[in-house]
Amino acid sequence: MSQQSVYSICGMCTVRCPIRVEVDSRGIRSLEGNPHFRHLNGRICPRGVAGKALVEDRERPQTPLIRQGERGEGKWRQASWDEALDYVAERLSGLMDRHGPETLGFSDRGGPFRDFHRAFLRGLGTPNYCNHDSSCARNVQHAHKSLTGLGRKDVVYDLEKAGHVVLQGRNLFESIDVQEVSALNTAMNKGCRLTVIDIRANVSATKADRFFMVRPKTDYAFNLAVIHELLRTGQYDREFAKRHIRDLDKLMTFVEGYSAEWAAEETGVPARDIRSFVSELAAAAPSVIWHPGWMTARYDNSFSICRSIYIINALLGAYGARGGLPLANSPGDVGQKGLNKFMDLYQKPQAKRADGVGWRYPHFEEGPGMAHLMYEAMESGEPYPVTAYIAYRHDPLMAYPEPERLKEIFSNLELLVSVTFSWSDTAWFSDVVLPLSPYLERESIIATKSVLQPFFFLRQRAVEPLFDTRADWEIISGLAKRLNLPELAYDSIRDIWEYQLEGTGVSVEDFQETGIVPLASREVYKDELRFKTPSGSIEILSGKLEEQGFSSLKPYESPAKAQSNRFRLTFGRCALHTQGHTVNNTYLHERMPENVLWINSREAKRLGIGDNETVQIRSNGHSERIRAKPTDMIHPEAVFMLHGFGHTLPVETRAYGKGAADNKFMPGGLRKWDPAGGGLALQEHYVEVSKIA
Ligand SMILES: Nc1nc2c(c(=O)[nH]1)N[C@H]1C(S)=C(S)[C@@H](COP(=O)(O)OP(=O)(O)OC[C@H]3O[C@@H](n4cnc5c(=O)[nH]c(N)nc54)[C@H](O)[C@@H]3O)O[C@H]1N2
Ligand SMILES: Nc1nc2c(c(=O)[nH]1)N[C@H]1C(S)=C(S)[C@@H](COP(=O)(O)OP(=O)(O)OC[C@H]3O[C@@H](n4cnc5c(=O)[nH]c(N)nc54)[C@H](O)[C@@H]3O)O[C@H]1N2
Ligand code: SF4
Ligand SMILES: [Mo]
Repeated sequence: MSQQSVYSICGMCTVRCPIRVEVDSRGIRSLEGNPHFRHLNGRICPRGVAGKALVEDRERPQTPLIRQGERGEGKWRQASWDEALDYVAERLSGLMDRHGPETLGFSDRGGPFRDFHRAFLRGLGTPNYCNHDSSCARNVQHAHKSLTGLGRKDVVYDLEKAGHVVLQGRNLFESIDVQEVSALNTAMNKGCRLTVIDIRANVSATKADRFFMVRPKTDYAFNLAVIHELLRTGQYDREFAKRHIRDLDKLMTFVEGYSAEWAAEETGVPARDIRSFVSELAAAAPSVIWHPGWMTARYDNSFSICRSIYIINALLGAYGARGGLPLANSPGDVGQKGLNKFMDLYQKPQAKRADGVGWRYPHFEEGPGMAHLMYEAMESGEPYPVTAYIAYRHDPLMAYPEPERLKEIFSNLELLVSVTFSWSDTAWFSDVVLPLSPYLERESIIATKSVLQPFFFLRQRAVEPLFDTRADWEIISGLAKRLNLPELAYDSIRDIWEYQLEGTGVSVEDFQETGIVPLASREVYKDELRFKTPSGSIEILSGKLEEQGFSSLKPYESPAKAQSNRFRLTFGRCALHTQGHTVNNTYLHERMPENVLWINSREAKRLGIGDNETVQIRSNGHSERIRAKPTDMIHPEAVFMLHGFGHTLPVETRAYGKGAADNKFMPGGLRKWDPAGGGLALQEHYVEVSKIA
């Protein structure tokens, strides 16, 4: 039986590692990281390996489905693709005729494969594209923009060459990007130091040289003390500060009262430890990376925490440095032409955004909007009615708080469509499910990775779809044909790729050999640092923030103590699952079928809770059961659980009823968000934990 190698892109999470798939006539034989991609060198994570189980999973939507019963009742009629696409297109045109094209809202999960569907939205004339990011990285993105004018991905974490890496609320060894994990391992083998600041000892902490367990929500105090110490002792990079930082004097005055002794009271970390840590960090500068965080939708001061992190990186001179935060290169930066964009085929829609971004909230970046504020607009009908919604690789009923309230909001929609390869609460609540082929069964448009050595990458189909599912481009083209957008009506992915590549000097064949096409012969470090603020410097005081009435240097507020028997609910990831959408995967489910509740041993003892005992967690009338994991390795004020469990859909027989869902314990959560950074404050919630009587 002849075996063939197919270069493709993993789709088990949003990192999208280049992979090599071995296939023969029986299907997928093996999956590995693309061996030609130096940063992976064949490596892949456990979820990546589980791609085969995803393909073979019979518990995923297998044909287009149109709702028969009430929303959420689970009564479906199987439909052909023509029927389902006709249905969506007809309903959509009717609504757009009646209310204007802006009546269509859309959300996805961000990432590099968006150009085609964002062009589709532009072509239709709606500005209401949102991604998931108000529940993920908006605070860190806006923090970086406010200080430097750059997006968070305009700088690279040069982990491989770093001398000291600080992870604060960033669990790099479990919340995985394979390339980052291998780069940090390489650096640590060469002597790089690792400091972890967390509310619990996660896997990253077990590998750290220093681990600081801080009181939850006191990171800002810790960081202000670090800034204070750097400035007080003159251990900051004076040369860098003189050239690139504006209003340093204002920062100096601001941090005067925030000494290490003061922070010790707040955080629980002794002042002498903060001091010696700062000296160690300064000694490794500028090859230091204080990771600004990934999932930063946690607190109503997360935006200020992110800003303080970037300020520390700047004070250490890490911007532009090897082993620090060098600038990323776009194709243009290395003298190459970028891909042709489908979005450029259409004008930007005229209507203002339903979520208020760009007009009510001028300090937020327009592109990805704010999904939670779009839901608010759906509810209020202001500034205009949003009556149709396409959730495209997005499950807001699990990824946002208050699912019951969201269901009420979605109940008023005239049309709710889900495009997904697995069941999700949102798909189950939809009018139409358009089943996507899993990544190993579909192609994607070509994408660009702007890093030190930028490259184009391409996802090829490794095997043909097992069921009646389609690729993204087939679904969007199918709708484009029916909605009078001939520019997007393609019958072949090759034509799409050729359109994207025209004039770049790269051909589709160039991807055959190794799967990726590098645009420079080596990693390129830019000599010149240019920030995109009005002054061209890192601006400690941001005009945009101040104009909106926000303080660039927000005074610290000590978090209130929880009432007795109540704990702050914290959450995160593990290496074996991606959010909620792998919990039903046979391979991964077998290895981790449910989540457990981390609770400090002393607190557990006080409540009479034993190891592995099933307990009840309760908040605002909602309660669920979960097994307890008493441990000294978590701060006594918090409990922790993995996100993504507690599935309730009968179609997912493996995941059904196992563990608990964190997002159901966040009453009023859709209205709790940081008005300066825009991110939701998902950890401003408390739960009661008790023995089951
Ligand atoms: N309470 C709480 N809320 C959270 C979090 C938390 O930890 N706790 N985490 C937050 C974070 S960091 C994030 S990023 C969000 C994630 O939120 P989501 O993006 O909603 O989560 P996912 O489970 O990754 O993906 C949602 C759905 O998209 C489908 N899907 C996955 N990949 C693809 C694809 O390539 N194409 C298409 N069309 N569909 C796909 C899956 O079937 C899944 O049902 O949740 C956020 N919300
Ligand atoms: N395996 C795997 N990898 C993933 C994902 C996945 O689902 N699975 N998801 C991807 C996505 S979408 C994202 S956004 C990233 C998330 O990547 P990370 O942000 O690194 O991951 P999390 O596990 O959400 O949270 C990191 C840590 O924050 C800690 N923490 C909670 N509260 C506080 C606090 O007040 N202070 C401090 N200092 N720490 C605190 C938690 O204990 C946890 O260890 O991971 C990505 N990678
Ligand atoms: S980190 Fe793992 S799951 Fe995510 S893309 Fe890479 S191999 Fe796939
Ligand atoms: Mo995320």
